[in-house]
Amino acid sequence: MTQKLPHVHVVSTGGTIASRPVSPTQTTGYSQIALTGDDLVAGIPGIEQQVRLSTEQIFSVASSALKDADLLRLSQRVSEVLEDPDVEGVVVTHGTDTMEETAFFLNLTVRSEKPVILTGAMRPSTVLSGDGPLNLMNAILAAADPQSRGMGVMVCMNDHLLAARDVMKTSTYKVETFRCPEGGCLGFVMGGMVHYRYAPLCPHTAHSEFDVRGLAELPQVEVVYTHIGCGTEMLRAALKSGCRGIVAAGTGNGSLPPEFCKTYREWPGEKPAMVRASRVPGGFVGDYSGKRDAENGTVPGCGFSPQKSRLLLQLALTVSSDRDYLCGVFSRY
Ligand code: DAS
Repeated sequence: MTQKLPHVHVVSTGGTIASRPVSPTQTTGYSQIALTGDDLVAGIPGIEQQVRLSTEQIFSVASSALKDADLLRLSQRVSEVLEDPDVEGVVVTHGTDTMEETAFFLNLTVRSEKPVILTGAMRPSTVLSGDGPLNLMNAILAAADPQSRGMGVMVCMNDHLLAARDVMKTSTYKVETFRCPEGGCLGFVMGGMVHYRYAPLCPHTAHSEFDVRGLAELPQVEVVYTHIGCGTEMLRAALKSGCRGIVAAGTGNGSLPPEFCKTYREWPGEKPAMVRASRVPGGFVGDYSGKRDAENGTVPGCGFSPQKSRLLLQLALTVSSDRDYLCGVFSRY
């Protein structure tokens, strides 16, 4: 009896992998999102001998255009697809610019042990050395592989399998742009074989406490960047905006200018929660004085980037705005 091939569902959202430049040497400046999920899988010779594929086009956008409502819709759709016992895993094709955010959001919200793998391309698929077709093939093979179950959401780019929690785009042009500065490269795909070396420990997917099924919107959370000479205008604008949370992108160990802390501390009335993250791409943000965050009412960001802190805070605020709860979420996830 012949063995049934694993079924992987490909959800396409747009991005460079789906663009069609005017010439084989145009690696920048293309804008058209022209290729569908069907076109992308048709570009992988022989894949149908290894995997049964189905596709759907949920969005056709550059990833910088995605909104919170799109994240919710994507997460709900991926969870729904994975409920089908015939589906082994899902691949999401996505622009690279915000891939780490979508991957992290899905990692915190998709209720399944089955693999969810995001992939994309730094170069359009039809230019010289386009990286899209191999990235997509590797992502599909990883999503079809039983070893990928329970590994959480991953990004598969440039042969690496990177944990959604830690992955970060680190270069605007290199094909090896996705990295995990503090660990999180779980494995790799080589010669069509999937190899894992590490597994994530922090809660994700089926073990996450966040439930977005039936949720129509996320709490508004703003990011305020700090720097030498930083005033309090942007912070005040955020405080007045009616948002439920603010992520301060601090310096070093999430350090914030004194005036900034004072403005937040003394802001009259009910104020949004504030997470203290860092502009630095690696490391950990903790309160080593043991009292600074308690005095200011801030939550230490524990090493998440400002953009990932924003998503985690949004999800945490769907449960509670209690500061102790928020501190616990940031240290656990
Ligand atoms: N910079 C593009 C990409 O690498 C566009 C995007 O993120 O959609 O996919």
